[in-house]
Amino acid sequence: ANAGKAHRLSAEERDQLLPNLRAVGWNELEGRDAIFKQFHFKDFNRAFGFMTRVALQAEKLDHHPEWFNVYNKVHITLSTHECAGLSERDINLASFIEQVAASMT
Ligand code: H2B
Repeated sequence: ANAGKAHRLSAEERDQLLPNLRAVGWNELEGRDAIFKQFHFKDFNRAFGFMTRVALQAEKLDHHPEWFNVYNKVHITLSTHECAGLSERDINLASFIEQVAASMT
């Protein structure tokens, strides 16, 4: 799934790729090259259903979220260990996560 080595996104790539994600609530962390978003669902069932679908895709992509769940809240951080920062893999996973979240609300 992860053909090739991950590289940290360049300033130009960020300018191109991040605005769409920023518009739907993803933000760059301070002090760490990663993106973060908080999701709120109607209840735990929706939150865990969301996490289940994201988990299966993450396994397929061999790219996994750092996340935290309490009841209906899911906080997600995406970053790439291999390049110690934000890569295209994070952008792709964030896009998939958005599609799943849109179908859960
Ligand atoms: N997930 C994330 N978010 N970043 C990585 O760099 C990463 C991963 N690396 N999942 C993968 C697994 C790596 O550890 C395995 C060995 O392919």
